[in-house]
Amino acid sequence: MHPAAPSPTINRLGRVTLVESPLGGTVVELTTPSGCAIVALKGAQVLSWTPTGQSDVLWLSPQARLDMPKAVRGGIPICWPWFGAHPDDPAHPSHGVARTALWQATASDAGDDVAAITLELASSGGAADGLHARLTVRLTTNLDIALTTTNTTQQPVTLTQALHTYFAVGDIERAHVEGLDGAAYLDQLDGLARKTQSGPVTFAAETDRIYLGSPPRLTIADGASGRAVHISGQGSTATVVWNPWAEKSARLGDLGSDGWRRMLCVETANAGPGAIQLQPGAHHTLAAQFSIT
Ligand code: TA6
Repeated sequence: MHPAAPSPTINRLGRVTLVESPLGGTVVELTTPSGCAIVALKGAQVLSWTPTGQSDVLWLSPQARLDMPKAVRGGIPICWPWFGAHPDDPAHPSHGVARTALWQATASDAGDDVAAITLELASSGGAADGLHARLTVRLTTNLDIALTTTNTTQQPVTLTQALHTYFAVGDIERAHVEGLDGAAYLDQLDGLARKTQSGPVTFAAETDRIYLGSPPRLTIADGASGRAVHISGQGSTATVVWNPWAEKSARLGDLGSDGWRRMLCVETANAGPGAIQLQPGAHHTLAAQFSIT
């Protein structure tokens, strides 16, 4: 009589693995029974989040490369330590220096249905001199991301930033954003005119808006797939909503033939009037939690 076979242990432990990506750079794979996420050392950029049994929640350019100087379009680019054009010097890159820099993986964590990585960027010299950034990405059944800035200079620093998340949608014309009804926004396509949102945000043309404030929870309802993505933010003072539509997408050139139809940026940010004044020695954390139903 064979001894009773031990019951198969279901390995619920998360895993954190460094691998070489076919996109031409080193990435961190976070794996748990609930899903998988991929974080590039370039830009500390989350490139993918695929809950088990689901398609990728994030959209990524078909031209994404980690071995080129150009910022990767898609996933969660880190716009830091400024959002949009540099406030003083147009020669500096749009959306800051973090997304094209090589970050260092400095800590990891794995446990029961959790896997996490921490990456750091110490900016010495250049336009971010004296600012230190730390990003933590934590995968459970949800995806949590937190960006902490420390001002190591002796002067106050004006910080603008965004978790510039590209969400995958089945068809932008059948998607909408709930949670911004009644919110004031600056229309980037109309000279930053101040307007008020009425009802859900729907899409029928290029859309580029900085909503003032950050509701406790936003939902992207993807009519084409029936999936909903929920976004909660902390430390955020603005929400940016962007879709380039066909004409701007053709000018940008890295969204594929009609990628603009399958992406929607809803960004957890400190932008526009929501800039942060960071005193010497102070920290600020911008964080977002993503979940699906
Ligand atoms: O977040 C919206 C936005 O500021 C748009 O104006 C557009 O420029 C987009 O970011 C993408 O910027 P990028 O530099 O990544 O092409």
